[in-house]
Amino acid sequence: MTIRTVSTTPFTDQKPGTSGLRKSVPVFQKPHYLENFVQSIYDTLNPAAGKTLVLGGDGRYYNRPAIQIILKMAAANGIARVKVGQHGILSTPATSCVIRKYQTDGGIILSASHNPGGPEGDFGVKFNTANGGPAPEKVTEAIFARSKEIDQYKILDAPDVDIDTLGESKLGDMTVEVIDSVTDYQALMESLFDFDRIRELLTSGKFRMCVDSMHAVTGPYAHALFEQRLGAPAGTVMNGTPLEDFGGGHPDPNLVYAHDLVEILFGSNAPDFGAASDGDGDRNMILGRHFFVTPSDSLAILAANATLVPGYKGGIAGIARSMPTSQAADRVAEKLGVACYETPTGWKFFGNLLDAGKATLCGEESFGTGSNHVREKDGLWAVLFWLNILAVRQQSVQEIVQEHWQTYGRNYYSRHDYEGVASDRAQELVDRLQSLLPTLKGKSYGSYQVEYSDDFAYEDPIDGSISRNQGIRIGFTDGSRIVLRLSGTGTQGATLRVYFESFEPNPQKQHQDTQQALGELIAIAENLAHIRHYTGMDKPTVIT
Ligand code: VG1
Ligand code: CO
Repeated sequence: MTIRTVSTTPFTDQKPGTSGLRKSVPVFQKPHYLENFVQSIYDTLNPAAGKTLVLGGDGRYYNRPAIQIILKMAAANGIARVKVGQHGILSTPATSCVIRKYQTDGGIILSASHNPGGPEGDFGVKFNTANGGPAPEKVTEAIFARSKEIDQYKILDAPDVDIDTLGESKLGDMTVEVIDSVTDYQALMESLFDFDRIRELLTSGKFRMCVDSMHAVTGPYAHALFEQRLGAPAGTVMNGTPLEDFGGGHPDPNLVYAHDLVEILFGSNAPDFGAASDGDGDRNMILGRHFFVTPSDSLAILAANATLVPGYKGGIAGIARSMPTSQAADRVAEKLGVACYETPTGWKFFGNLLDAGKATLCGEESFGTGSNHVREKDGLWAVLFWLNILAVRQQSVQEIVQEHWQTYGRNYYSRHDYEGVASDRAQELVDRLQSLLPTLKGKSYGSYQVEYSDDFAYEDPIDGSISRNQGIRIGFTDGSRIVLRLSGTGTQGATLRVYFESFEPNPQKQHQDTQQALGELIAIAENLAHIRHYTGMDKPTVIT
């Protein structure tokens, strides 16, 4: 077997976004495209020689060929060992778990998460560091810088590696270890949750649930956990076989894209509990019978009930949420007397807080919740957390949420996404709004008065690094907010995300329709940002 050094020229567009490098499959299939980016990762490992990495993906189209290329390049770069998920499958939280458990030097996750897959769909490559978390900005910037000057990569000329049989084999001098995708992750879940009690609930005959894996990576994990280990009847997990194109769907667990599950939970004879997860298994949507739990509320409720769960019975050190996530969690943190941190969008910003022991639970409004058990958000962890709470409290999902609102007040919350907007028009909208920001303070719009308006900047309390331009915030004197930002995960045009939040302490007024309760703020956003004009759309693509 010989190591081949291949001459290449840089691509200019390999800047990782909110969560790794995401492009369409045809872009990744261009000669040298994947190779350049992977070599840039290996070059920033400095040195790659002797390192151990974890490798796996969400099973989407191009997962298997990409794994072969990455393995052969790893061998050529002197990497000592790669732990690969069997069949190339590892969910994002399971990858984080394996990196941490075996103290490897990091890992590579092949996923474009909630973006559609297939030959014309999206693909993605994300590098995680030794703490198990997404590479922080200083690392992704180094990878990007390297990608702009790269002139060669190394690859081993060798036959494909068998990634379907568990066990070790050699690729040149490197050891390839094919690991079971589920075992380590399941063991971690068993160490955190009261499996006996959850099993009792699921086999009691009084509780029915439905888990939608959306033809994506969580299928094998959900079958193993809920049906095999916890005794739920076969069929509890739907769409549980990972498909390369996710069955043609959008593996995004929200009310629009997880419509199969939504129909069941809002239909007649609905089960008590429903959950869905995304392409790579780090997101979750939680439903009760005829009831939707917003992700922001979910974070707050997990925090308020954490001591009911064995893994968190000693209490939590703090909560961290992304800036656009509602302030429901802040109210819980205040009551518990723990800190609440507000970070930019993207899980990479939670890593330092978790490593420093400042936060135990983290969450994003985009259906992401997690804790210090790994360094990624974790969809099935959130489902187990809810099941553990339900098993202890013996109440319905709706009762638990409504009691929470009575105690803490309700943060009405919604996100409006405008997908596939022309990039220059989206940028014009943002530029114009940015120029207005200094003039807004003190102005009144209907019953709201602007208290502050800025472009969110974050100073990391651990390493002092500063991240600017993380989203436009317009805050009102009563605590309501409008937030606007452009997505960093899309691959076509721009996606504008507009977030709305208002607070309602009065239990009598906590049962309004969310869009109605936020109606005035929605109108103010249109008035200030001219969304219809710049997007050319008269309504959002997705409302969550
Ligand atoms: C979106 C979400 C963000 C999340 C990111 C990755 O980013 O808003 O909260 O961390 O996706 O999630 P953006 O830049 O498109 O708004 V995942 O599950 O796609 O890795
Ligand atoms: Co995801």
